[in-house]
Amino acid sequence: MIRLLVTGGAGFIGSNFVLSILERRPDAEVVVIDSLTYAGNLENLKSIESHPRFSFQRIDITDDASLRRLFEAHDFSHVAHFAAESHVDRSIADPGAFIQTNVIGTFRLLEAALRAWDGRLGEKRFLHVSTDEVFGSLGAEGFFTEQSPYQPNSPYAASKAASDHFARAYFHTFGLPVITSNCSNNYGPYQFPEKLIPLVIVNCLQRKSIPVYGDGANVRDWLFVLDHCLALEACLFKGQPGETYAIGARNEVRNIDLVRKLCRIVDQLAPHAEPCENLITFVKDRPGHDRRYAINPERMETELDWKPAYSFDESLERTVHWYISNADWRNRILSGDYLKYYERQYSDR
Ligand code: NAD
Ligand code: TDX
Repeated sequence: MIRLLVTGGAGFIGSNFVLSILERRPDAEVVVIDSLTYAGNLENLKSIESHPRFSFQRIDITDDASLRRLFEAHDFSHVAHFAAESHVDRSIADPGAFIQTNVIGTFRLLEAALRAWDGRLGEKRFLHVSTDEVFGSLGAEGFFTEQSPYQPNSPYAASKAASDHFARAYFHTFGLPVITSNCSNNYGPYQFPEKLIPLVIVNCLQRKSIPVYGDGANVRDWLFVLDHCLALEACLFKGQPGETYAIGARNEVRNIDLVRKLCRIVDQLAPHAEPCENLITFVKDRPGHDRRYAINPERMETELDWKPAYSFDESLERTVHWYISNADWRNRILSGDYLKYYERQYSDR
């Protein structure tokens, strides 16, 4: 039996991962912990709330005593660590929470695992989920690989870079079996509408202006979230402790081209008299805005036998369709009502 702890499982990628693992691995028991920040939404896990192999606890990963009790109560075999502050713009406005969760929280989790797994490290695995933003910005040429130097440019990227360094140090110094993944930009269902793709879709549906930073020529390498989940499953169960894996779909797109494409999809799926493109507004650039991200995922392909299974055009359309069909989810996020779900769901438990 696999006894898996997932941190940040009420967020975008974490919830997709939990849904995917429960379906794909009948031998896995999953405990999700999440502090339910603005980005954590238990409605993302509603379809499995009564699943016999799933449970949830509201725990902050910076809370050492709670982590200690958690690891004493469950003999976890695997940890998949997603919990983080994840939005670059928020890290520019207020970096403090990023240091707390991404750096100190990751440190506390590494400590808790090391303490609980003392003497039995061989059979355990700790997957640290990170980002390609730790490598900084590329020019017109080249790709990020596992060998790329760390050059974080935003407070978010700096905090993730620091957490990667602690994860690495816990492997090298203490032998904690840590595997680190560095993935490119994800998109798909359940993504909080502060990130580019859901923000564009929601603004199109609400007929609000679509803010494109700077000249719109920044490039991101987009990966469908379910492909990321399959890649993480491969890292967790087949990856080498102490190694890092760069994950991406060789799918570079300029922001403005992506925004226009999304506008066309919304025009088709939810037609309106005026085309969505008319909503596009170029706005002041993000400070320190990285120009281009692009991953060379050769190691994932050759060593872990992973490659993306989903096509970009189909998955983008599927994502737009999901946001259109899940108006309740969308509206509860926009009104802030989703934050009350925990109280409604757990008040009598
Ligand atoms: P998200 O913001 O949607 O979710 C983060 C989750 O962590 C939320 O549920 C939140 O409540 C929880 N959380 C935050 N602080 C916590 C704390 N102190 N204790 C417990 N839980 C806490 O983020 P996401 O997009 O799903 O990203 C998940 C992970 O993947 C992050 O580590 C991020 O750096 C990484 N990543 C994201 C992307 C992307 O494109 N979104 C790409 C590569 C890597
Ligand atoms: O309103 C916007 N207008 C705009 O032009 C927003 C929110 C973004 N952008 C641009 C900035 C980026 O070039 O779109 C691009 C994507 O922006 P985000 O969705 O904020 O993502 P990014 O900054 O690239 O970081 C993301 O990918 C790596 C995630 O937020 C991180 O959590 C992940 O680690």
